[in-house]
Amino acid sequence: MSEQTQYTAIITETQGRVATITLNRPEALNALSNTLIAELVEAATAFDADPNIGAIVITGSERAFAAGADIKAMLELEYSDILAGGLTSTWNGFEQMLTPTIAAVSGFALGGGCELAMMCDIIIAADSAKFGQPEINLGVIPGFGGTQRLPRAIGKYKAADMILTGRMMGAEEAERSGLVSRVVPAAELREAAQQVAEVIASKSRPSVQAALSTLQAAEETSLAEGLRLERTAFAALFATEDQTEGMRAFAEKREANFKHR
Ligand code: DAK
Repeated sequence: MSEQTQYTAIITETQGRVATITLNRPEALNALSNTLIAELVEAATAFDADPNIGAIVITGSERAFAAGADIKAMLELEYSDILAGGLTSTWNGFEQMLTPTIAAVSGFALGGGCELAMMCDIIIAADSAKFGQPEINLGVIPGFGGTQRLPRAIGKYKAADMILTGRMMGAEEAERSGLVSRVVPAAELREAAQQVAEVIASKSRPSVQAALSTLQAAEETSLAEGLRLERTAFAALFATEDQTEGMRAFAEKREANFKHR
């Protein structure tokens, strides 16, 4: 395990081909300050560019994944301040990564915290996890994608219930509703996330990237367009060494030895 220390609001570590980013503002339940967001996006995009990293786990503390954007920092902001931040998402770099991200959620994932989890490709929840979009209680609405990703994940009626009432959803309801991939006992969360990340990181990088980009397209395009993209991506993988190796290994009844090319 190697830990890097150049950040103040996150901790980054790598173990083999898996990187972990831990949100680290315990005094504010990991509220997403501008510094935390900037560090998170910088660290994640650097890992994404590193061919030795095959999956990224994003996690918080036992008590909170993240309790949302930093309300105290937003208190004095006006309309013009938000506009000055630009209407292009701060998260653009993060959202366009082709290294799979796994949110390992324990405790509160509220507001921007729930939205961050939904920007990830897989969500593993501790049985203690609580998801919510409580912005309505503050006189605003979700602003990091919640009004768009939540209905895609759990459907219009559940999403409207969450966003209009601001109520929290426990891990069991979240799994039943399709918001999380798996629920595990809280004590096993880190290990479970690491294991899923290791499995993904052991696969051929080009096929993981092709799977992810076509999955991302499924959220945005028509079925016909998505199927065209899938066929093109499928055919392109036959230009990789790993496709030959993967199929040859199957025929020879042995483990594939992927070279990620
Ligand atoms: N921001 C700042 N500090 C927070 C915080 C937050 N979101 N959440 C908790 N804290 C702080 C508390 O103020 C408290 O600090 P001290 O008073 O000790 O100094 C400490 O963390 C512990 O919290 P509590 O004492 O409240 O702990 P409890 O167990 O009693 O309650 C709670 C836990 C999670 C239920 C409660 O803290 C809570 O309701 N927190 C707020 C949850 C929330 O409303 N989240 C949504 C935030 S709004 C944008 C796009 C999007 C956004 C912003 C901008 N742009 C495009 C510009 C996103 C907005 C949001 O996420």
